[in-house]
Amino acid sequence: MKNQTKTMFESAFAEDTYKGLTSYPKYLLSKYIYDKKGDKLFQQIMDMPEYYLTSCEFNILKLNATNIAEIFSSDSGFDLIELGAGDGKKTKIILQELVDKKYEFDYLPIDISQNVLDELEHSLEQEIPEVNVKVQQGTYFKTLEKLAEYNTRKKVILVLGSNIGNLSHKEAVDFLANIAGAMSEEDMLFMGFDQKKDPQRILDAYNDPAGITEAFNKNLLVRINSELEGNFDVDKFLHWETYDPETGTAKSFLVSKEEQQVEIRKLGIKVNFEAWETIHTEISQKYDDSVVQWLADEAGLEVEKAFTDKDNCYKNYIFRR
Ligand code: AVI
Repeated sequence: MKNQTKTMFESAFAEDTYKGLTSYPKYLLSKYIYDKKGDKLFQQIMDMPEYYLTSCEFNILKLNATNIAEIFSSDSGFDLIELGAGDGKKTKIILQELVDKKYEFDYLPIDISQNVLDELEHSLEQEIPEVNVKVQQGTYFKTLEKLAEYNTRKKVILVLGSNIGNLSHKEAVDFLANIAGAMSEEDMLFMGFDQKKDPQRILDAYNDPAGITEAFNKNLLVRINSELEGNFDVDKFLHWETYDPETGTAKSFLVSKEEQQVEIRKLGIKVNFEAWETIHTEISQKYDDSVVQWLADEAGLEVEKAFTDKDNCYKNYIFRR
């Protein structure tokens, strides 16, 4: 019989929440912000004028589409594999260019959510029907490994939106090394990295006056309430953003406005908060060329090229093994 370790938790969300709220200082993992409501709030964030990342990357792709498509292309065709495809708004710029230039390729978006993939497939059918889409439902690395095993032609792996920024440097190296492990010599990784810039601009992007980012951050508490029978009063917490220009790390917190106790029935715990005690919820790392070079070195990748805008606000790098 298999030796199975039993955990007292009903899900990874329950276990991670228990760990985070019984630690000192308290923390929660940002990946759990993204349920249906979290996905919607993130869509709204991407449309906000303060959230410059979207328009910067959009403009870089638009301006360099021909060049990028040419670099991606291969005489024997290629697979364009996207990790975390979302609504594909930015990817469609590249897809349109590849179609216009009549390059031979398949588009393989990977996402954990079948719902996201269905919507993406549907919108592509309407907007760029020439694209041969093969959606891949699953986790990034398992799916990537499977694709690396069965697909023999060139792979171009796409990670847009500076999603890597939500990882610590150590996690980012592991993330890149995992991708590198699935790459062969002719393959490429095309990835977006938000850059260090005027600290005020960064703070404004993560602390909009309309309170969308606040709702996004607080969605962690809303999820704990609905899925783990918690009784957080979200109004008793403040959304707080910091940015350290030395390390390039933006951090999001929820700060308890008063001394309070919160019960989470499914975890069997009562969590005490001092007045002004923090829960750290997210990091959004900002980069420069030397940090990206260091991450690549650590992960066994080479930086081949970078595309940027006129203010160096954001960069899309091409890596090879
Ligand atoms: C998904 N990720 C790259 C976003 C970011 O910029 O860190 C998530 C986000 N958090 C607050 N606003 C947007």
